[in-house]
Amino acid sequence: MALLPIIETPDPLLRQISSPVDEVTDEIRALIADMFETMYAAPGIGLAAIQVGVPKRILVIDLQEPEEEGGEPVREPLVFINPEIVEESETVQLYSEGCLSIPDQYADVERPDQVLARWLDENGQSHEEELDGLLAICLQHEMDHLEGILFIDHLSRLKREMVLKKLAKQRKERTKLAA
Ligand code: K1U
Ligand code: ZN
Repeated sequence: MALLPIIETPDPLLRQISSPVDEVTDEIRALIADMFETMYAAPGIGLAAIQVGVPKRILVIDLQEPEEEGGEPVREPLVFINPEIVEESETVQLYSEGCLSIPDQYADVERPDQVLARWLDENGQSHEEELDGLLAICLQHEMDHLEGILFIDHLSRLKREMVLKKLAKQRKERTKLAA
């Protein structure tokens, strides 16, 4: 397994549309293992292949929610290959989203709160399930990456510029500290 570098905005690769996976091979499974290692190390709760420079329709998600208050997070790794949203609710939920490609910046994004999704798993098995809560949010965020969309694209121009300004400031401070 390997830790992969995560691409950050404004890298144009993040705007690329990812291609479907034709066959779930051992090479794809090795990439998925590397994506999980990279996501857990970041740490994050999701990762799209394009964020590690691979324009394929592959996502990994693990919400790592504690089993009980104060307990150790229980790992529940989920793999989504060629995911599709079949139906979405008209009702929406607001969640303060982050993105490993826009480090340490968070902003409220509104998305449908329930989705009927279809996807393949790492064994090429097909699934169709209704998802809600944080899993629905995270899946929609990661599926946006497959279309070259970032969560900041859902914000007003003013809010987006504020996030990008804060990111630039943070990068400047980190460069200064490293010098
Ligand atoms: O970059 C990504 O796509 C991953 C992103 C996923 C996401 C977060 C919040 C809402 C929607 C999608 C992240 O994981 S950002 C980091 C984060 O949220 C987190 C990190 C550690 C513990 C818990 C959350
Ligand atoms: Zn993201």
